[in-house]
Amino acid sequence: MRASSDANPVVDSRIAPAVAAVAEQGFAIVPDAIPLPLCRDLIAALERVEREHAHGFGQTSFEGNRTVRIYNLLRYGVPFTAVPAAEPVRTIAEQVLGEDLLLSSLSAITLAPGQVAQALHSDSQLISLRRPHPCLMLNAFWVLSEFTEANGATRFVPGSHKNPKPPKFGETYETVPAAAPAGSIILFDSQLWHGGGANCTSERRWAISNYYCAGWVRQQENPFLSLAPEAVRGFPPELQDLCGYKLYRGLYGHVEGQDPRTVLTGEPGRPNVWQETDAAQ
Ligand SMILES: O=C(O)CCC(=O)C(=O)O
Repeated sequence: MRASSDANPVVDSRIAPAVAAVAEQGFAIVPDAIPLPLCRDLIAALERVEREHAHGFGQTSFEGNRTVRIYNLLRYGVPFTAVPAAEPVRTIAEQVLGEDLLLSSLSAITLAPGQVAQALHSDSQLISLRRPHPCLMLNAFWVLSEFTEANGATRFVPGSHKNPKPPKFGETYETVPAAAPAGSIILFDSQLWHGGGANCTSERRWAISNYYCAGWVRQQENPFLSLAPEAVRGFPPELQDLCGYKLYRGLYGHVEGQDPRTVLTGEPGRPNVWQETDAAQ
């Protein structure tokens, strides 16, 4: 586990129960994980980005015909760059996925009034591994405005991450809403059966999907093409690492034998496997 600048007993006491809950029921809700002023800043930034870039509703029922999805949020800089490495969630994710974890994607999912419930699915149903498998991808939903059953809180089938199959498309299953106050983070194993709820209120439901994967899993978004290298150079090192500007086990992700950080920043990289082997001879 990395040293956390927030390493105080209150924060640390949330980590082990959250890791255990993800393993046992497939999800965990961590309240008071995001300062409320940051929630407000993120909503204001999403409103601005949506307006300036003319982001509209999704084009498919899966994306949501009354849902605004904004992909690749790191492209828009601050305050979104504060999300992926924030504690205590980053440490929880590291304990579930391993310390080499990566950011798989960072996107906004804003449910407008009238959005109907999304089909239940499992985020790892495209992965051709026999289920259940160890958790390889973990979503950390940043709850920016309160999640209620009425405004479309994500719905879960508790324990379904242990099911050998994903849900059947269009079938009805018993679900529970992940009701949570603003400032909470909802973590769930990508194998868990889940879906966005229906927004039956007159307010929007604001959330950011901060999705991590194990260090050897392919990321859902491609940060090497979707983020300009000059922008990534300005990111804090831990965020560069999460984007994939690091080697996995000293080898995977190299650029002609070099650490991608060296290529990105010109700074010397960490030794790779070959250098360690050379040093041992
Ligand atoms: O918006 C939600 O609550 C869930 C969205 C979701 O699961 C997805 O799009 O994969």
